[in-house]
Amino acid sequence: STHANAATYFVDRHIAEGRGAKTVYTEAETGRKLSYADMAKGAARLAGALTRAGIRPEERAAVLVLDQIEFPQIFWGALKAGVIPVPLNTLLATSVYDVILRDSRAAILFVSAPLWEVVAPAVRDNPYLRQVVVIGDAPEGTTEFSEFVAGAPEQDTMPVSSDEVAFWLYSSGSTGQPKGVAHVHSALRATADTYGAEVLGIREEDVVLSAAKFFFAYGLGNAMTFPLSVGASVILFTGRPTPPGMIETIATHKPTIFCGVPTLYAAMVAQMNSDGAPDAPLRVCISAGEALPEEVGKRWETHTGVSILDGVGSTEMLHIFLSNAPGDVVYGTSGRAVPGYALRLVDEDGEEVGPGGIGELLVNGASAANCYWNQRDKSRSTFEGIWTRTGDKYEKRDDGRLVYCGRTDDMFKVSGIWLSPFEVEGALVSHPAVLEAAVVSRRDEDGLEKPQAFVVLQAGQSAESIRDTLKNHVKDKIGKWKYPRWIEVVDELPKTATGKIQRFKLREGC
Ligand code: 3SK
Repeated sequence: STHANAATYFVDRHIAEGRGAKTVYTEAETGRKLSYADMAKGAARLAGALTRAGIRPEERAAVLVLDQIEFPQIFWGALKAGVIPVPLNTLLATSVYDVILRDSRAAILFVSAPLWEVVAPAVRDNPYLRQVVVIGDAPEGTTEFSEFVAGAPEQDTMPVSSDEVAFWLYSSGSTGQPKGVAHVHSALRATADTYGAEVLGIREEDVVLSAAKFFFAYGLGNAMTFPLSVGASVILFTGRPTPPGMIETIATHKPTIFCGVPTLYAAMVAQMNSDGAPDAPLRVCISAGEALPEEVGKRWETHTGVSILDGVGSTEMLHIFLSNAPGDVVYGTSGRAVPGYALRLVDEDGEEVGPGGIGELLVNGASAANCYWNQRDKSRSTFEGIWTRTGDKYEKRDDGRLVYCGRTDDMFKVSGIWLSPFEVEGALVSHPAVLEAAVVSRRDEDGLEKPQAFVVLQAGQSAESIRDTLKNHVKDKIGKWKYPRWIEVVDELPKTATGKIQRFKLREGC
């Protein structure tokens, strides 16, 4: 029925519920606002414009758009028309856009003007794109956004079944080519009803600020489906989320929910050490992308008085399925299964791992993706019936909480014992001189694997004589054999656009 189209629940219903005049989105930098009624009208007109332009249901619309008020209109407009929006990471290189545009066979591209230059060479050679719509000044051969929608009829939401594919997201993975992850209409509602309602406890009066952008599954839930599921409001930060930018936006726009990633929290804490915390009515702060170091969570809580709920999600599961819960936070752990999800830890033989053991995490929940587009082998080895493999290793504590131990391929054995790079990183970061750390395995002169650390120091710290200090600190903190035998001081760590440390690059000596 029509009602299974996610746009009915997340967009259309707000008018009937009398929320039309309420502001849903405010751009922090420009002050531009979008009301619930304008979002619904804009999406309906966008759907009409897609149909008028000859874009048919199930064709893909690439969405290379910054976090600005056009994004929700494009996303929901595409869903209304049955067209598949494919939000793209705005930080990629031309060659990757070329791969994605070909792989998805997008028929139309929406692009924010500041991003045009980097995608333009990929557009020129692309055989599938029939139209390019630019938000902002439109170069020759492209259409300006307002011109694209001008005079288009407001189109009704297309009836679909809940099992139909609604949108794709490309997963960067830690290595290899991007993979198109196909999500169905019901997956959006599934994440809002589980994590959004049960962990965030989001409500109509909330104001959300998410440092994670819409193109990232984490940001899409935080700033789109969760607030829209209850009629809340969102502050959009269009630029790069720097610590000063975030702190100022929190002070000015007074969010009640803040969604960050560990690197950003660490840098914001460092700034608050000198400038103090912003005055805001924050009630929940959440973190994902990689495990939150215990020290960062504790320091944030000291500054703001609000704890950070560290959680774990994936593009394949659409949002967070394992998390700490309000009033039940244990820093250094990822918490327990989000209500509505089932988790298993399995060893290399697929056998269930008990308390104290380490195994790969498998997850079962209604928000799981269907498959990777055109990648049969990878789809079959990731989506195993009701279980989705995460590729992450966890230890199950006696109290049932899970502790992150690294990617299945980041773990290594030292003196015959599994070592989690994450544990050593946590110990390094707990030293006041260290801002960030990454640990990989390196072979010593005997060919045996030992930990090697790359550290970014806090501002004002000198690299002189820090190595021995840190080695001793790790020995004292987590055990003699776990200390990094080599420590390199670096200016920054290689990361994915979403903030995950790319340890494989450090292993390659990048
Ligand atoms: O990396 C995560 O933890 C995450 C969380 C929510 C949605 C998507 C991802 C990758």
